[in-house]
Parts: sequence; C-alpha cells; structure tokens
Amino acid sequence: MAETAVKTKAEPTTAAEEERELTDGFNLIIDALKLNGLTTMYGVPGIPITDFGRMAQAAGIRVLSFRHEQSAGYAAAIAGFLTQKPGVCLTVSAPGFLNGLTALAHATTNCFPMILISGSSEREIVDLQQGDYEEMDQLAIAKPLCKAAFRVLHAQDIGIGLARAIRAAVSGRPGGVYLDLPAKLFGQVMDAEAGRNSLVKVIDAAPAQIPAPDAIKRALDVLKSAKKPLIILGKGAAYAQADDDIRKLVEKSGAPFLPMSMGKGLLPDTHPQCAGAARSTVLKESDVVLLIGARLNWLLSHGKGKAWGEGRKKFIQIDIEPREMDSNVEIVAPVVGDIASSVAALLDAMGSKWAAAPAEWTSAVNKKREENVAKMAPRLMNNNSPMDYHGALGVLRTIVKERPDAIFVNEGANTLDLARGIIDIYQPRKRLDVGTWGVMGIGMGYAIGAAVETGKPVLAVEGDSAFGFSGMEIETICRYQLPICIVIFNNDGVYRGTDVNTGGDDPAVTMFVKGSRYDKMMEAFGGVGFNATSPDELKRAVNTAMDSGKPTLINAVIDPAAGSESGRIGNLNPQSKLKKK
Ligand code: ADP
Ligand code: TPW
Repeated sequence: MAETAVKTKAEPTTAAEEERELTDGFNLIIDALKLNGLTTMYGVPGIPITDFGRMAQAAGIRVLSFRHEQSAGYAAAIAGFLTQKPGVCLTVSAPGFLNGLTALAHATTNCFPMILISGSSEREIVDLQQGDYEEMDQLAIAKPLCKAAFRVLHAQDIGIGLARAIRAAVSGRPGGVYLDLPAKLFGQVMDAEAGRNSLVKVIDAAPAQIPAPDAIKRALDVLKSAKKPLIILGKGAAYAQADDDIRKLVEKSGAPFLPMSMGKGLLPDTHPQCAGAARSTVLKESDVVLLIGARLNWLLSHGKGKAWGEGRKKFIQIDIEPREMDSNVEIVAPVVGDIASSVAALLDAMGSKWAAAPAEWTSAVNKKREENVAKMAPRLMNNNSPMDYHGALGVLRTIVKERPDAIFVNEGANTLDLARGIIDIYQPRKRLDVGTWGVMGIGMGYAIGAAVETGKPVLAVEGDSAFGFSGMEIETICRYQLPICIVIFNNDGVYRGTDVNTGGDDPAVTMFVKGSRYDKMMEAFGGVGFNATSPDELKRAVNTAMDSGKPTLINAVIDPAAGSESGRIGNLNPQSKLKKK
C-alpha cells in the first residue's frame, strides 16, 4: 500500500482523487470487525468515538451503549467467555479507557478473550505531554494489565491491527487485548479498493493445540494407579465447549468430580458423580487429581496444606498454558494442549476397557454427599420473614431447576458463597460470577452480555453492596428491554446490616441506608419492581418476572443479622493482634 494513498480528513483532495472511490478509518474499522464476525460492541460514546458508534450501528453492528465503561467491559468479557470470540468494548480516551481497563484486566485474569478499543488523543501532543484533551499514554498503561496491546496509526494498518488483536485474544490462553485508535485515524481517507485489500479475515484464530502422545499416556498411567481419583472442572473446561467429551471422560473414569464455580453445569450438579456437596472430603482424601481448565490458585488452596489433607497428591493437569504447570505444586502428568483435543485424546486412549474408579471410594464420597445434602434440606424450606439466605435461596434453587436454560449471574459475599453451594446448575456456562479476583461489579454487565449473546433469560442474584457497583445499568437493561430478572439480597449493608461505629455518629463502614427499596429504582426506568419479604413472595415475584421476560428487579428483604463477614472467606481478613479500640 503506497503511503500517498492515505490522507487525513482535513487535507484537501485533488480532482483525480475525487473520481476514485474512497474509504476512511471509520469504515475500515467497521469493515474489519464485520469481516471477522465481530458484530456486537459494548461501550460508552464520546470524543472521539461517537460517530464511529453511530456509523457502526448504521452498518449493522449491534452497539450497546452503557452508563459506565466498566460494565460495558464486563459485558464484553463475559461475551468472550460465552462465545469463544473476543468480546469488544469501545471507550473514549483517558477516563473512559481507565474505566474499561478494570474489565480488561479482569478478562485477562480470568482467561476470557476480549478486545478493549479506546479512542486516544494526538500522539504528537501526548508524547510531548503538552496537555491534550484527555491526554494519556494509554498504550503504555494498558500493556502490563493485559495479554497484548497494539496501536494503529495508519488506515492501511487497520486490518492487520485487528487481526493481531483477535489472534492475541483467543489463541493459547485467552485474555484481554488493548487496541489503541488515535482520533486522527478515524478520519484518514484512502482508496477504497486498497482499503478492502488491506483487511484480514483471520483464519483459524485459536488453532487446536494437540497434546503429545507421551503426555496422554503418562496422564492415563497416573489416573489408572489411583485408588481415590478426583476430577476438577474449571471455567477453562466450560470455555472450551467440549461438553460431550468432558461428560464422557468423567463418566468413563467413574471418578467423583468437583466443579469450580463457573464449571458448574458442565455435568449437572445433580449427577451421581458430582462431589460438590462433599468438597472438603474429596479434596482431603483423594490421591490423584485430574485438573481440567482449573488453576491451583487461592480458590483451590494452592493445591496444598490443610484443605488438601496435608498429604502429597498426584496431580494431572490439562491446560493450554505450559507455564501453568508446577505453578504451585508439582504436576506429575502435565497435559499441555487445548481441552477439546486433550480430552478427546484421553478418551481415545482409555479405550473401551477402562476400569472405573474403585467402588469403595465412590460410595464413601456418595455417602458423605448424601449426608450433607440431607443436613441442608430442612434449612432451605423455611419461610421466615425477614428471610435468611437459606430460605431465599431454597426457592431460587427450585426456580433454577425448573428453568435450567436460564443464565444465573451471581455476586456478593454471603449471597455468592451460599448460592454457589445451594443452587444446582444443570447446563454448561449457565453460572457466571465474580471469577478469579472475586470482583464486585460484574453483575449488570454480565447479565446484559449474557442476555445479548445468548438470547436466554437471565436471573441475577446480587448482594445489595455488589449490586451498587453497577446498579445504574438497570436503565440500560430497561432501554434494551432485556429478559433480565435481578434479585437483590438486601440486608442493609456489606456482609451484614448490623455493624456499629464505636467512634462517632457516622454510620459504620459496612452499613447502608436501612430499608432501602431498590425495586423503586427499576420502576423509575419503566421496569417492573417487586418487594419480597418472604420466600413465598420471592418465589411468586421471580416466576412472574421469568414468565414475562420483562426487566424486573426484586428487592428481597434479608435479615440484617443473617450474613457473616466476607462470607466463606472471612479467614483472609488480616486481624489486629492489638486490643480493639
Ligand atoms: P477456575 O477459576 O474455574 O478454577 P481458572 O480460571 O483458574 O479456572 O483456570 C482456567 C484455566 O483454563 C487457565 O489456566 C487457562 O489457561 C485454561 N484454559 C482456558 N481455555 C482453555 C482451553 N481451550 N484449553 C485448555 N486450557 C484452557
Ligand atoms: C471491586 C470487597 C467483597 S464482597 C463485598 C465487597 C465490598 C460486598 C458484600 O456485600 P453484599 O453481599 O454484596 O451486600 P452479602 O450477601 O454478603 O451481604 N471492591 C471490589 N471487589 C471486592 N471484592 C470488594 C470491593 C467486597
């Protein structure tokens, strides 16, 4: 492509040039996105991307405008998880970019493919730090927080720039990619045919990574030697969309399986091999553990210590990222490959005569599971008012059972931890939550992204604090008329609503306005609001919402004394050894 074919919008065109068909940065970005099947964007408009959003919309791209970039970014992140295509978030420069960056970092941490596209200020001014409108060296700031970051300066490089972003996001371990588009780029004019020729349709963006036959043999030798095998299914396994083979592998092995939070539903939580209700037993007592798309990070107590019975386990790990192996403890059988190829290879090599896990082990796990389920059952049936978590979650559990293809979004502390344990999930990728960082604020972005990408109804169960991080997006939900039902577990505060300030008249640090009516917020935007004070009322309200498909928010009044500090992870709070004042 000759340099002379590129002009900025401001430069006059010659008569000969006017004869030619021309294109510009705006159109080339749109064409490049469409060529690669990226037909949905989540963002917030403003200089320099407002017209770009309008033009994209006019060209048939679905552009969902949010009230805050962080929520738009979370929508894009979960779109990536659900579709295996990078979710696209579009923001303005500096502050908009920074708002979106949290979500990009979150996507990277959770291994979700996403592209954050931000407009940026004039390079010449930014580099000399002369104080441009929303000046910021965005590329430099994004780099350490994402998987890859690129800037496109010339219209003829848009095709390659987007191709690089797509490949970086989805190949290998998926993650977040930043694409910096300076304001000037949008208006750059070039010959239309040359423009078309400069676009790239990415072929085989996430190539299969076939595991080595030796690695498969080693893994099966270790698995065969197990007396007490356990399979852990992480969100990488859910992402991989190898659902049938994963199910076959688990069933053929006969081993108990433990789903991580977003791995729930790969096999139903009610499957006879599911050890979710015997979690601590299987972690402690297993001797061989097969990890599929799950990291041995804090969520699995780093694979060692008390939670794992202090003993040394043999770990087999399937992961696309070679450096994940031995990250916390020794992996005796690393299987480096993509999950679909690896699970298929394992199944193939297991053949038809694979001996299922020893019955002594599986029946011991079943017994424990049944005991724990029976212990919990009566608590889930209480109709107390104000509600406790178990009473409220008991009815939601039945509703999810009756509507297994609804997507369940979940955040909070007690609201998260208890719902994870109590609410069974029946299909893959139906439970979306706070992920590796335990981040509050994903709720409305995830709900919107999930509804838009899948067309399925969404049930979002939110702590009142958690909801507050993205609450304004209920206007977005009403504007696009999405089939989302939000249930807020309102216990008047963060964790609980009973904290007292021992040093003055200000409310305690974890307290909110007592008796708030979040349902009224929804009504303000034309959505449906309910106030539910008992499990019976909650059940009626959720069923009405799910039947209608109308944007609905239910304020579920929870006993302020019901929760515990930080839910299940209170032990991570540092404690002062000094006497409290
Ligand atoms: P969880 O929090 O559910 O335990 P993690 O996010 O810790 O799950 O782990 C997901 C893992 O899955 C990551 O290590 C990532 O590299 C891996 N992964 C993601 N997609 C694939 C894939 N298609 N094939 C193989 N591994 C994958
Ligand atoms: C971005 C810290 C973890 S959980 C939580 C906070 C503020 C809210 C818990 O209260 P909630 O739920 O939602 O009312 P419940 O059921 O216990 O009453 N900022 C970010 N992420 C995190 N994780 C926090 C703060 C936190």
